[in-house]
Amino acid sequence: MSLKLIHFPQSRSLRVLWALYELGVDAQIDARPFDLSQLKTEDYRRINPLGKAPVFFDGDQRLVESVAITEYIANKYADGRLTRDPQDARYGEYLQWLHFGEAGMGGYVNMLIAQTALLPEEQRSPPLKAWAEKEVKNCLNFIEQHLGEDGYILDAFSIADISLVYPLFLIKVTRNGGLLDEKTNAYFKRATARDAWKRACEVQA
Ligand SMILES: N[C@@H](CCC(=O)N[C@@H](CS)C(=O)NCC(=O)O)C(=O)O
Repeated sequence: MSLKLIHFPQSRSLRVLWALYELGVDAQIDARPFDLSQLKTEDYRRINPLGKAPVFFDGDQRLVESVAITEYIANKYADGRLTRDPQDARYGEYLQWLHFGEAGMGGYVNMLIAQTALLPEEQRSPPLKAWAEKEVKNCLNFIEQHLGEDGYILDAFSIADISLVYPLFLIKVTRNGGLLDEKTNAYFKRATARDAWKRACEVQA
């Protein structure tokens, strides 16, 4: 097996690195500065035609969707650890949360951070910011309704948590953390107290 992750600190490749460490799967880590202009160069587009992070290689096979990569690694190289079997009573919920972290909320979170952090002030739009904030709050309420006072989104930690915690991290790191309620903050704190998360955050370019 020859696994390689091109990792940009703080980007969605953090999900993949976190999963690798949680699962104890070895991969070569090629850490690069998270410089948006570098992602758009011809050289980089030869690696990832989308010009985005992450990129993961399994031999000649290239994968570029962060949540799909975590699922691939868990199922192919870790006997399905941190996933749920289709026979598991919570399989449907597991799939829903696994995908919700990116497909359900990623777009709204991206819009919010564009409107509050990424775009220069003069390009920001107050109505778009308000819309993104409303949609992000809607997603956060949905998560909150399903969280208990302790534990994770299901009854045990899974890669669905890896998927969900990353957008929470983005919301916080862009100073929109005030949108998280107490329960979701506690969930974030619990998940990011895990050794594998801490190790993943320590990897710098
Ligand atoms: N759905 C993709 C999204 C990839 C994505 O948007 N990555 C961000 C980094 S977190 C990126 O590369 N942004 C740079 C850009 O869009 O120019 C995934 O989860 O892997």
